[in-house]
Amino acid sequence: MAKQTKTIITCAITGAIHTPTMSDALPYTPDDIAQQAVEAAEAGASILHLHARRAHDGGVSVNIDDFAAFLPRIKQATDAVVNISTGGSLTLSIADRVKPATTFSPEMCSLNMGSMNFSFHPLAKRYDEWKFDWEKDYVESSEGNIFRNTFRDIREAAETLAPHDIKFEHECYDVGHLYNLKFCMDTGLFKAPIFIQFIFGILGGIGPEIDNLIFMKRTADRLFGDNYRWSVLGAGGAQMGLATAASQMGGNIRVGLEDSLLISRGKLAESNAQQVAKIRRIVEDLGCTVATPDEAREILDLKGGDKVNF
Ligand code: KMH
Ligand code: ZN
Repeated sequence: MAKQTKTIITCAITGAIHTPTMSDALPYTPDDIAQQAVEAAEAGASILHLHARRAHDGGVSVNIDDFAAFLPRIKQATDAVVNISTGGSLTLSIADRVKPATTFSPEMCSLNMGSMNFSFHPLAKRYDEWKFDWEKDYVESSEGNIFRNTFRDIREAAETLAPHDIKFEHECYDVGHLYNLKFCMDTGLFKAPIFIQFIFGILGGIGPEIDNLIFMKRTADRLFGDNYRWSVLGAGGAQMGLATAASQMGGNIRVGLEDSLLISRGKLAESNAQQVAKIRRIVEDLGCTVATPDEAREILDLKGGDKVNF
């Protein structure tokens, strides 16, 4: 594949893993999600990957109203590409999870490419007190999570979303997910260029080692040739190192408090924008040029910010 000349930074603003106790910086009210998203875009993120949260206690949400409370504000204040998660709950059905994307018809949405254990229960041991009642049980019970994304789920999500011309961020947590994606692509579900997010360091997925990044990339090259674009997300302390490595391999990168609460070893980030600014500084120092939102639209062949429904 020809080396991409611009580096797309995605920022994943709040997610569904971390809870308010874990960091005061984690946004969960619509005001804070909107403000941090706008600031992340100003810092250099051209794609904003968004989940919703309950405004009163930070619980994860796939409710339309919770998205409606921040999406228009983000659109008004930035030109960044909006990417809505369809993985916003680790326990709800795919039908519930795709509703925000079918309702708001963003330029992009996530699509998780396989069923898996998906756990963050070891985090529970770090906290004696919790800000909200739901948090402890939510984190501990992830030990029993099966994040369900069967072939039928994937097909139904793709078919439901097809009329919206949304580009998927294909979330691949392990090498088998690339083969799942290849199978689905061969059945005609997805249009090239597909966009793969290689994910490292989720408990239940492949570990955050550079060897694994090279292995995933080489496998994707073999399976998809010129028909794919790619990005890397390292969970927790692996975030900045793997993003830096990906940038040097010609890939795109994802940061944000969804994936890591840290700005450096043992130190909490103050905001999403702080992580974006840091990775931008690193990759620019190393010779990369960060893509604008319109350049990201061109690289990923997106439908355009005027064709969304919010
Ligand atoms: N939380 C990330 C590891 C989704 O939103 O669909 C993966 C993710 C999934 O972003
Ligand atoms: Zn997400």
